[in-house]
Amino acid sequence: MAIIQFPADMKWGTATASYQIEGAYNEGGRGPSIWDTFSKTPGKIVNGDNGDVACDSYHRYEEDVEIMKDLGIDMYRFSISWPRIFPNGTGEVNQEGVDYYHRLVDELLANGMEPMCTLYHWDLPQALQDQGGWDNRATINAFEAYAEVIFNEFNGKIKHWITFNEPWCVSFLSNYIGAHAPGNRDLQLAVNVAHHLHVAHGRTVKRFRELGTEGQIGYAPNVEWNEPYSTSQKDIDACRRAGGWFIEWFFDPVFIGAYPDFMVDWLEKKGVSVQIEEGDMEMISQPIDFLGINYYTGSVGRFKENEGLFDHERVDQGYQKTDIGWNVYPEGFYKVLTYINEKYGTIPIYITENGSCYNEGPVDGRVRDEGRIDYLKQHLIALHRSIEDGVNIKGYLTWSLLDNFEWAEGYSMHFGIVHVDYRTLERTKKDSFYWYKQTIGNNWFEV
Ligand code: JSK
Repeated sequence: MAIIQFPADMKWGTATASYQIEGAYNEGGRGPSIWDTFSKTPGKIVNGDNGDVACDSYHRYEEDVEIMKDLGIDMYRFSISWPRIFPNGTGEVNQEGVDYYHRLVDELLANGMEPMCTLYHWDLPQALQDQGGWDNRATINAFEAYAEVIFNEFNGKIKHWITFNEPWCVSFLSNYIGAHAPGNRDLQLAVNVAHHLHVAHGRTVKRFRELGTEGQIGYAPNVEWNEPYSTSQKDIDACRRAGGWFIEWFFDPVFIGAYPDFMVDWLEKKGVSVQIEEGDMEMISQPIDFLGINYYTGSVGRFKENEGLFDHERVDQGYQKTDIGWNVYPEGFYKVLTYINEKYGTIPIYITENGSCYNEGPVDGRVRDEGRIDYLKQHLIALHRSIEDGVNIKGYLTWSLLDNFEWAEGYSMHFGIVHVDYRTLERTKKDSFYWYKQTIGNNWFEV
């Protein structure tokens, strides 16, 4: 038996995103986003699902806040749907959209929870995609204008801000692999998008400071841990590239002000290069206040010639897998946090997402999701080890409060600590909800 005890000022929370939970896709003056378009394109989403209704949190946010109050969290991470604020991406502000988020934020504050707001969690206004989306630098201007409206509206209410969620997904997964909206398969395009996200991030941080907005701002890249299979230099290098795609490509510009040479050189061999304009790297590397880390999984891998983009293949080590097929790899969580801390310096870190997919539903009103409890325990042990080793962890927000629209997986994959019945929209707290509640309440758990 051991007690895993967290720092007294540790913030606990849950995370969600607008398109995944809100529904009300054609209400409140909301314009279409690229996810409306993509999810209605045949063959893109499992079972042809879409976010038209999702968890209906647009109408049920009071119930969801009540659930979180019962859970006892300090902080709720949600995202703002850009097309609720600017239905066409630019132009007139849609006040009804702004008002919805005021109601949500006021409800959180009235119930003693702090909002953490993500400005971009993937639902780009379709009107901007029609003009080239993130490939077009005009989208950077539009994003900055949208962010400015939100900063001015919510100054003093929202104290924690995130510019971009998972820029790797927005760029490479969505524009090179093609699995997410807008579904392109073009490496140069994906590199352009990643760079423009970086510039938009920097411009937004700068604007945040110029406006004198209260609070702290950061971004939330998703990371994986890639462990070499052997001590051979080829395996080490292959894993460095596979990991560098998530880490260095998205951290070096922000923290160092340059793209990593080992990745630039590799991508050059694939015929692509970053198109950097004068002043971009200075803009991108504005100091930020905290780092958000989204971590789910990792793997052991090795060199294999012509395999994928990086001559890298994964080796199945027989780790437990969640229902979405991802390795349960808590050691990678510890390693990635200590790696980032050593490489980029000790910056305040919020775990903005960590969680697991287990698909069991209610039986006689109870959801026995032992796998999720086990996943949470293992990852919180790893997190605790990283804190003991000097990583400056400020908070932990589990993904997700609710089962929700899991992008290309539709409603088939369940990450919630609360089950949602998609026909009745009834919420059922899972066993993991009660375990998390107890852990938050104590600020420790026993293993
Ligand atoms: C979960 C990553 C944000 C929040 C959650 C999906 C993801 C993903 C999902 C990679 C991926 C698919 C598929 C094929 C082959 C090459 C969300 N986080 N979430 N985060 N990331 N693979 N390379 N690694 O719903 O909205 O790849 O990839």
